[in-house]
Amino acid sequence: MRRRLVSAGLLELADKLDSGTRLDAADGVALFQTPDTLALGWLANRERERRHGARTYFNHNIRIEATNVCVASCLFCSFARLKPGDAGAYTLSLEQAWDKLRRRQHQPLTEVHVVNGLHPDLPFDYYTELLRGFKRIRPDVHLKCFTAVEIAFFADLYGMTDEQVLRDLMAAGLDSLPGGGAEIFAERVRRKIAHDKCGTERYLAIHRLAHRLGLRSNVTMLYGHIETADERVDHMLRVRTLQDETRGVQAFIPLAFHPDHNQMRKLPAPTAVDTLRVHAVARLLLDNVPHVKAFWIATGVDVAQTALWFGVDDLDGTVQEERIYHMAGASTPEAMSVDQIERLIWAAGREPIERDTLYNVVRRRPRGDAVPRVTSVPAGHE
Ligand code: V47
Repeated sequence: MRRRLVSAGLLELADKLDSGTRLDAADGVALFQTPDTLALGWLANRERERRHGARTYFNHNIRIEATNVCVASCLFCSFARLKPGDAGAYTLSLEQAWDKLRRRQHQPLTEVHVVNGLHPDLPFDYYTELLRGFKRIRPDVHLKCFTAVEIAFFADLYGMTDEQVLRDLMAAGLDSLPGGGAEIFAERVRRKIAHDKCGTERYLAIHRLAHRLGLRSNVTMLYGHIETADERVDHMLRVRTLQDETRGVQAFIPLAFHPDHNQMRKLPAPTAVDTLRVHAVARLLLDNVPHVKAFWIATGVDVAQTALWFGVDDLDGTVQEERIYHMAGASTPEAMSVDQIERLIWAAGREPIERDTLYNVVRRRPRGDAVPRVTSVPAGHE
């Protein structure tokens, strides 16, 4: 492997990783520049296995998008409708939203993940009642709801501080923040693709605040559009800096851009190789973030499965009723069963572990047939 790392231009970087020296921005860019995707994957896989062995996490969750009415005009978005009444605009009544959970009473769900548009007319009570109703129906379920962008929007719309918004939502049942809305932190790109929503500093400040209040969160990165390698690295390093401070980020989730039906539709979607590389670089740069997630809805199931050898240790979950990606042309299924997810993880030579949102183990099921669990060569024996 040493010879391979030399020809990939990655030997020095591998030595840094071995000696526990932190990678810097130039290393991150070098990782994106190496032509040798497999050498990059090998390094990322080594870090993944150091942390998690063959263990691969997923959860039994449901996605609820209560409204797609959104005052923001992000160029990449195919989901949002500017005003109530616009073609395709919808806002669920509280009963309709609760019903989505009620109808799944029989499912051993552990998480409800809510992401909405930025609706200009709903009262704040709509959101607190939404959470209270979910908890009434399933007191045990974890509510991972509202991106930092939504929190900032609520604060501005209802004349509250970010902290008040978070505290009120927590009192109503909020358990953690999802990672959406991060897009790309670099000002050049954010100004172009997401100019009229919460900026980078506020996004990070809201995560910092949430961590201080005892919540965990995820952070995403939308890639494969107009961002450069430097800007991807910059994004990841800002997450690493936040995490040095708070330790509240559970998972980093690169999100592959889907170009259908939005204002950036002329751009091609990122390739499978690019997707594998982004996840691998994230694993290597984000030395303080426990999990790197491949959101299979966005990457495609086959690429998510392959990514389990490129630094990824988490596949999100069953999802169910996802809209944001399917309105942007995703051809993935809208849901997978626990059995399907477990089967695809085993088929990749990894060990599936059903987790809850906070990564407590819910279920570990031994494999029925004879294919062995695989880890690659242990660190230090290569
Ligand atoms: O913020 C919107 C992205 C995000 C498109 O925290 C698009 O566990 C690609 O954040 N192409 C919402 N991406 C989804 C999200 C998420 C997903 C999975 C897990 C978690 C988690 C969070 O979806 C948005 C935006 O970045 N998005 N439109 C599009 N056309």
